[in-house]
Amino acid sequence: MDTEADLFYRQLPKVELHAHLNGSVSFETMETLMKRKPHLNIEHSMTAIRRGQRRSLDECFQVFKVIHQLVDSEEDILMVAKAVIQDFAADGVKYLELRSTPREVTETGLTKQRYIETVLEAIRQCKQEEVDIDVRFLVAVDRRHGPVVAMETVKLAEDFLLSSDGVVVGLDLSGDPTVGHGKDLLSALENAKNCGLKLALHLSEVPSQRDESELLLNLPPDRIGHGTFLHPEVGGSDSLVDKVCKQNIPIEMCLTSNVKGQTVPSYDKHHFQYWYKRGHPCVLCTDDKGVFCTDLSQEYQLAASTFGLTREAVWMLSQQAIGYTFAPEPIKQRLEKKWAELKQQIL
Ligand code: 6MZ
Repeated sequence: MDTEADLFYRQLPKVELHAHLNGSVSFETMETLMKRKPHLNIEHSMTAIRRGQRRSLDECFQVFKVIHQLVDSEEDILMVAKAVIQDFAADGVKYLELRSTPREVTETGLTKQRYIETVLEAIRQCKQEEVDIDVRFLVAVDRRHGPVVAMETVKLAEDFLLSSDGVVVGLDLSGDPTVGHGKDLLSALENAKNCGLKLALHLSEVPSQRDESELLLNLPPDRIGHGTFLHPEVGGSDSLVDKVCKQNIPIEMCLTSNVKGQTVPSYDKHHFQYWYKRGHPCVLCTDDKGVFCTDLSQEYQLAASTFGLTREAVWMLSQQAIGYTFAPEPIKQRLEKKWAELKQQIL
């Protein structure tokens, strides 16, 4: 049974801004997918990193390859996206920005266009079924695929920005940070920005990305994913910190993901501490709740216990995240109202 402390974090209304669709698939949904495709011989140990386990970042990226084998048709995507949205809602997330890399799969007839349309259909169905969560979508560019694909993806994202009734709000840059260089993707990212897509970029997830971050921070991005190695203590630089601070760019922080993926040695060494102490905009996120076996309530609880945050501070953290969303102003106001109403009951 939940303790009183657990209950507080579950009831806390939350904003999730960094969630990769295929990394967020729950154990139960995985089970269904594995039963659908028994010939693949995929087991849970290949799709999730359990409590106490750690992997290298490279091994984490192998996990996504396995999951992609399991999720390769419109039918799979619809099921997975609906289930992920419902999971987040059940965890008390009131606003979610989901991100995913559109894929084409010849064998199942899946195209990138249909991929996005199917995710949007899942969002529409959840809304129709009155799931208590507002969901927006970021189209993801996988850096591994290079500049040509990045440009095509931006074009696709631009089309949906215009046609999705405000559901597609931005572009994510993600994928294995040890592959490729951001300079090759700069033109695509500039195009995205110029057409009104908000930019959420994975930056300095590994130490070797310093020059790339210098360059991409000039865009500037609207939010930073991870930013683990931006500050000088871990091999970043004052110039990077200055750019982030001067432009007040919110950072999406994923504690469990970074510890399990071993880019951060332990929870108490997480860079959340560095940025939070400076009063910089930080938002707690899950990254890949399925792969890393976590949820957003746990992430808040972990941050609170590791860094000694009071409940009032935890509340502020979740409320301030509303300001870092890519939602239009009236939606932000609606969320603020919801938080104000719930505060009486929960805090
Ligand atoms: C960078 C990550 C990531 O797009 O198929 N992804 N990229 N760093 C991370 N830290 C662990 N976690 C996930 O979801 C899976 C994809 O999201 C990106 C990778 O490109 C991965 O293939 P989608 O829904």
